[in-house]
Amino acid sequence: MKDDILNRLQFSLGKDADHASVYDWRMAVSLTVRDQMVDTWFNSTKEAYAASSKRVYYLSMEFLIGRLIEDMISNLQLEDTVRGALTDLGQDFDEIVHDEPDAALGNGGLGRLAACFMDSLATLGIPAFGYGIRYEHGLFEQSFAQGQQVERPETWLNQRHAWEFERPEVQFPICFGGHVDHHDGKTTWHPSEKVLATAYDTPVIGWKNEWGNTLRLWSAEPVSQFDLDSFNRGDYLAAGRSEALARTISRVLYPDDTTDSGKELRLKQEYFFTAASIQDLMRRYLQDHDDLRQLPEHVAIQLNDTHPAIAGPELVRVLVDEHGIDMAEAIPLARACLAYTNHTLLPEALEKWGEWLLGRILPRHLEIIRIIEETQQREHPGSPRILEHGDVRMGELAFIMAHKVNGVSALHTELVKETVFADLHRIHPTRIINQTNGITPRRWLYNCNPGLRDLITDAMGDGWVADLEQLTALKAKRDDAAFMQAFQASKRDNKAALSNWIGQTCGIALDPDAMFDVQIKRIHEYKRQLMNLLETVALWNDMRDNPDHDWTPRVKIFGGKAAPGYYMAKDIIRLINDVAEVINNDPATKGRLKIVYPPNYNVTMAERLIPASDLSEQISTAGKEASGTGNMKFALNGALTIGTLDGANVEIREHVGSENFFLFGLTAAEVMERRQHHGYARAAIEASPRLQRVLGQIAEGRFAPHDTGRYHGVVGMLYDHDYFLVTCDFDSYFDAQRRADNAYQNADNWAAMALMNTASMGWFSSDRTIKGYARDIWNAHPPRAAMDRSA
Ligand code: OX2
Repeated sequence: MKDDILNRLQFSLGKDADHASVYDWRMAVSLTVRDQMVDTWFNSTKEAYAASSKRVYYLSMEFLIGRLIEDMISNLQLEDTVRGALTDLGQDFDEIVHDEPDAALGNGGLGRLAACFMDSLATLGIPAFGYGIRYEHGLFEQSFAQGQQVERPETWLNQRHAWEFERPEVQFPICFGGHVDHHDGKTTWHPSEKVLATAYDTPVIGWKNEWGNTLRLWSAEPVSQFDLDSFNRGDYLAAGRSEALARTISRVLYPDDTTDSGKELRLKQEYFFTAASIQDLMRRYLQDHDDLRQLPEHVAIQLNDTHPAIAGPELVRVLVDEHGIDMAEAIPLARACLAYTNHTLLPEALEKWGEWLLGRILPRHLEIIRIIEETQQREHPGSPRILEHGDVRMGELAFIMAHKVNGVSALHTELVKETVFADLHRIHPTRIINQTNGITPRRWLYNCNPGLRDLITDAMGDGWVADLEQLTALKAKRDDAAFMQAFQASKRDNKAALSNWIGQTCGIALDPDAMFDVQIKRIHEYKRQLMNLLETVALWNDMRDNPDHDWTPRVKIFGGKAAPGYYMAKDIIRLINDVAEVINNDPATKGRLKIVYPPNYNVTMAERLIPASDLSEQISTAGKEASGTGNMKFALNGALTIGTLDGANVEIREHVGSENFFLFGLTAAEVMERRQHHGYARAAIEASPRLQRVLGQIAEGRFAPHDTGRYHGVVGMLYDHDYFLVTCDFDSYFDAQRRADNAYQNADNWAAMALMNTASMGWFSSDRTIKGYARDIWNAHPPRAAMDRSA
């Protein structure tokens, strides 16, 4: 390992050990580790070809992979080797790990789920490709100026990405615009614009280096670097213009996770990566098959939300226009390959494209969508329409072109059946199924929490890493005093380490014995960070009123970004920071209450915060959070949840036991019912003196003394259109928090509850989720297992 690293340093980085920077060392280590994956990767490809396996193609606009170095090293079981080699070379392993930029090619849960799924597909040995976009700039970097969010472009590709292989030979033309010709029964699309999609491959190696798949990200390039005519005419700027235009397609990730912006560039991004992926998988299929009617036996395409829903019409177009298959046959054939995952019920997140816009950019696809629509209406008269009020509705398109549609938690799937797709569900009653989300235990316990990982492994071996339900054996350790002491100590160590980091980065001193109460996720009204903050102010009031009470010391930690155009979310960020400023400087609550909001929350920060948390805030308005996956990460790492009956919280509570979960709030049915009552928010505020007082303080400028009107908008919203029922759930939430306070006072009992959480979370491994998709949707199998069976 030492020699390999030094070789890489010398021959790939052109540096000698005496002059190498941390970056040079990191690249040398990464390239060395990458070398060791290549055999497994090649062999897996060969095996999949030899077995003529069905392949899974996971199409996702986002892959929120974060840093990869630790995943790669641990999946290859090289931790000790690399650490030892670096120590011998006089280098610091941790410094090198922390030098890797966090690849933020996603907004939040949807993109992180895709990354966890890639890890599980490889661990399970299922042949798969992840297909997405190689954004030059991932999610913006966040900082705070006087408490307000400031966005700056993210630049992960300023340095070479250590893990990818550029594939200049894997390149496909992607066309836009123009018109369509129908001649003698033959259809020709004459596009007006063309760019190239170039592949960049990152190997994804599963646990213990048994199997490797590929994450293939597409980058947009101009068809020719220069328009030679313009160049020769001396118009050098014009000569580069089409180049710049082409590259904008993969330039930047759209930073809104739920608001549909309806932007032309976004539609182009969606078609760009979808069309490239379809061409790539067709090429692969046609290498050793000639009958396109067998396509569904070899190809499973999973659409991660509606972003790649144009895959339906695109696959039909390729089958009909390029391979001469009848339209009537092509539509069911495409459907047999396609499946669609719904991740949200929020109306503003359901994608719609103006018919006019879609027809201008993808004229042939609009024709095909009309044919799909007619076919659906003929076969199922009265079916909900794809084309309505001048819009193309991508949810309906995805549903109609998929053989399976899945929700991401039990509750969410039932709501999908009852609400957004109620009419389509009546027509296709077996199409909607549930696949509750999961998280990869490799990143979200093994790598991010070495203390707990070692404790578990010492107790029961490392079988749990690829078979997480083995953790149930930990339940027996509840009465093992030495184990429980070590369990508590590992949490305490994580909290001390986090306190150090927060001291350094935010300049705020924390007491590691206080309860660390954490809410980290995108800032959105439905996730109700505002309710958490109002409860914090109410607690502060109570602490000041009753200074002699035996208060449980609390640290409230917030993390998350707001979409740049989401003004209410940005006001909430500012309010959190303003409140923090006042409370953190109040001598009356010193040592009892602190608020910290480290800027630029990302995957790497989550890996730091989650293992150091005691209380996990999962407090969305019931019926709004499709699943949540952060909730799973916390519980697995021994935090207790305070939460509503929303998304996967419901199933988490069933698994960990209601006695180990702080439940509060209205149910989804009660939420819908309450909204029917006129003036429900005012009524709730009037019934709660505690809430009234807090809102009064905010409204009169207690937290913005030089700009007392700053939060009139926020408070006014709560009085007049509190759509997410912050006011109605406030008292119940406050009570649940006090139950948590009391429970925390008994450290042994708290630890026992925390252990029950860790021990009960095995079912939430994304390995279980992927097995469900493979069985119920894809009918895909690991070729290795098939060979083992026949041997
Ligand atoms: C998210 C959902 O909001 C979240 O509840 C879920 O856990 C995650 O997807 C993964 O399924 N954008 N992000 C989501 O949905 C959309 C759209």
